[in-house]
Amino acid sequence: MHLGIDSSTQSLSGLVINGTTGEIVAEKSVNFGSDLPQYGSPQGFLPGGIDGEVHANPCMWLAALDRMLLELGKLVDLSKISTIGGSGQQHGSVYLNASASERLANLDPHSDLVSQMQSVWSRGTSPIWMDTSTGAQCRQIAETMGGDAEVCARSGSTTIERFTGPQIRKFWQQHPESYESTSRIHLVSSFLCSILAGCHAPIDFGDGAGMNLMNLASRQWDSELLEATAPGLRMKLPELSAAGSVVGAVAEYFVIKYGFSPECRVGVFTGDNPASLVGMGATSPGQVVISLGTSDTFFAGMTQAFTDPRGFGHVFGNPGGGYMCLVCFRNGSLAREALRDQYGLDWSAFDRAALSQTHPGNQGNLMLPFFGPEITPRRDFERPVRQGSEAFVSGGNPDLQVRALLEGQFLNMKLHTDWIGIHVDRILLTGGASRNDGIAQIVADVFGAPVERLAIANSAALGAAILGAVTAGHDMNAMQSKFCHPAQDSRIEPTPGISYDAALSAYAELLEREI
Ligand code: XUL
Repeated sequence: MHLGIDSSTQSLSGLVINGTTGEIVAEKSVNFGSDLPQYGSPQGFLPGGIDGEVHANPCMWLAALDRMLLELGKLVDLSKISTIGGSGQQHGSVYLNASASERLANLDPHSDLVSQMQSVWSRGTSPIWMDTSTGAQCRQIAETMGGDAEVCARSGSTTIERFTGPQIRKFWQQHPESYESTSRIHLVSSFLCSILAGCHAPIDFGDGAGMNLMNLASRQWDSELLEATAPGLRMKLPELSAAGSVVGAVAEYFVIKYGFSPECRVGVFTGDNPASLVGMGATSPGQVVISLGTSDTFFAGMTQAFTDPRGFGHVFGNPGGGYMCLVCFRNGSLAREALRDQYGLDWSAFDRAALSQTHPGNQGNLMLPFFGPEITPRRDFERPVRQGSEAFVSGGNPDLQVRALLEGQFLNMKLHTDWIGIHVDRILLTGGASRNDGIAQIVADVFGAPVERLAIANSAALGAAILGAVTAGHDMNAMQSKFCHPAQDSRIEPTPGISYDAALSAYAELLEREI
């Protein structure tokens, strides 16, 4: 059996699979807000950060790991787990002093993780992916490197506020002594992997690419990017390695405390998005994952590492080999909910509007679907922009408004993912709004490809468990065909004879005019 651990923004989950029978054996999730209220982080981070700062307490992740394993051990015999794989929310970083190596190697099973790690932090809190406080550092790094195009060509992304490099630079500038006393900087993924393995674990090529520090082509730390970020950084970073490669045996702490076998091996962890790509069965190019959450994300496997010429998209290492792209859209459910509330609708009205009350192309009524600032494209929108009939532009006809919003969201997505240049064979739709057939139909029509929804909700934890199976020597594709099945009757075909080419051009023109 293989255990996958995913530490996401709001919870830490464990999922156990049997690689031979194709069975999901057990699942346990610890919610940071409701299960660990003592950390004062109802949504997984410390509230009240100023100037865009969003930090979390790394002790909370440790407490959640102890709690999850305790609970999981009641559901499944942990001595039967042969390998552990894992993933973590991307970009977040953990700062440890020189005593950490010794501490990791000697964790006492008669105590807990939080109290034993108390003296190892060189920075008490961890900036996470929601942090937008490093605009100045992004500009400085880009300038030193000769421009953002150069940073993007090397690292797969332009300098991005939430990425780890700019966060490290800010720490060095604001707290030089604490930076100096930091001997190792981990990502959330490599930190938890280090705890489980009892030694400093590597960062994988998937999560490592979300730092603005790794050279995509060589898969090594890029010495010029390191230098442009902070002094002496190379010495503070772990090695880079492939997700799922063996780090070592599980630490004795977990053997004695939770009954893991001393033979159990820990594999290199990855980021939650690369793990989701694995868990959705979408590592091979041609399959696209669209995740409809608070923000929407689009990610897909790529064979080559070309980067987004407009600088909105990111390229990461793909745990299945090669590369993957990821593009985030801030106005996802935020915008869908804003329109729903504005017109006093419910989600079934979205279904009706999209499936029976309106038609593809929306009779030329178009919307730039942004209710607040957007990152793809980057612009501080305040409200949507409408173009079309007088009644529509003045805000009338809720059905037309719903279709315009949804078509606008997916036209915007199509427009900003065309640089990937792949033929889309299949779209895997996930996240809260993916259950809505009306939304799924519009996705199928705009992209001209069938849409499927998977049976399992937690694709990152499943991906982590599949990576665990890979650590044990299983073939990733074989594991994906065993575990990544579409839910029954979930497939939606594109409507025959529909083309969105003209709508896409009209959308691009409207956007060009407004930006
Ligand atoms: C991706 C990103 C988020 C985090 C949290 O770039 O910032 O998706 O991985 O899940």
